[in-house]
Amino acid sequence: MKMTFRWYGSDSDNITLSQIKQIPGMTGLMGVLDYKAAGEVWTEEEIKAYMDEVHAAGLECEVIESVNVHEDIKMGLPTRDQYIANYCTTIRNLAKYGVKVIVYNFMPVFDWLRTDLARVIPEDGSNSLYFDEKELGEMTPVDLVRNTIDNCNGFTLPGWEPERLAELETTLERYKTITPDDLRANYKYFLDGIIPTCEECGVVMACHPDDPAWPIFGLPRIAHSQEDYDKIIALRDSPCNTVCLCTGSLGSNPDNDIPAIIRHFGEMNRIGAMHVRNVKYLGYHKFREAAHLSSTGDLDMYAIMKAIHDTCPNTYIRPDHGRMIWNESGRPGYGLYDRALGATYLNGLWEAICKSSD
Ligand code: DNO
Ligand code: MN
Repeated sequence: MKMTFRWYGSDSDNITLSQIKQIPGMTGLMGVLDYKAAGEVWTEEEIKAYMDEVHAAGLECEVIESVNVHEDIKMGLPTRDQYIANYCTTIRNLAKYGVKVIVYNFMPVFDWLRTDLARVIPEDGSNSLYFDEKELGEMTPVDLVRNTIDNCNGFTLPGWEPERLAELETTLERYKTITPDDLRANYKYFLDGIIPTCEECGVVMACHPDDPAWPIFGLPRIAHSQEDYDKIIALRDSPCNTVCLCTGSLGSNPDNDIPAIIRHFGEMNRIGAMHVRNVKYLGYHKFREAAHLSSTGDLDMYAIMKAIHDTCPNTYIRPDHGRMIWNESGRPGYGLYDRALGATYLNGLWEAICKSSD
């Protein structure tokens, strides 16, 4: 297992590489160029600049996240071919700089969705990302996105780039005629277009689950259960077509048995990377994010790490969203302290599991 950390680059992250380097056991990053719009080529110069900084700090960057898939690809528009060609160029460019895994998602319009980005946790006064479907009430998707952008403390969150807001209504309208099967067919077209390039360059694609793990606003969503992922894997049979098992995203639906899902795809060698975090159920379609420790949420983090150990011990993992603690402010969900505590806790579980299985 390689422990990594998400870093948005020196221009848009308030956390520094030297802080990340000081987290015990941190080997590298799951990097992201968050200023890139979906569909744009990530140029060699841009990648090199990011990698040079990371390597100078003594960290690796073998995983890149959120090379976002253009909506025209998901909607199956004729313009998709150009965006697929751009995606292939990005894959090649990333491979030249040592990238081995690309984490992406195939969620229409939205990346993750929350109704509150800083819900105070009464037990300890910290705050975390929160979702309650009832709070959506009369809110339209546009209201929700505006609300999210306004409450992000000036940071952009993945998938919420302001330039996408302008086209949001048209895009939502277009999705009304797209069924989950249509979306899967468009997904297959995308995989058929990019997987040969991945195989040639030795890059693995890892699909992040829908978050929350159920359909929202009537949009088709096809990546929120083991069954969904089985279908995605079947769309293109290649070791380069894998999943990024995000325990908190999939775990937002208590019907998903996370350790069992890890074992299922781990045994098939189809886990390209993992996000490991905990979640606390508060009711039907209602949850908040918790500290990583098992006892503070509803996921069994020991069983999760044990499943990784037993079926995909060489995978890349990172702590995912954490709480905001110790008066830290910054990008919601991506503070330094709670994610560092999370990494340390997961490393502790890992050491215990390894030593007790010798
Ligand atoms: C949520 C996050 C996501 C993820 C992207 C990948 O749990 O991990 O923002 O990075 O969906 O495309
Ligand atoms: Mn995640």
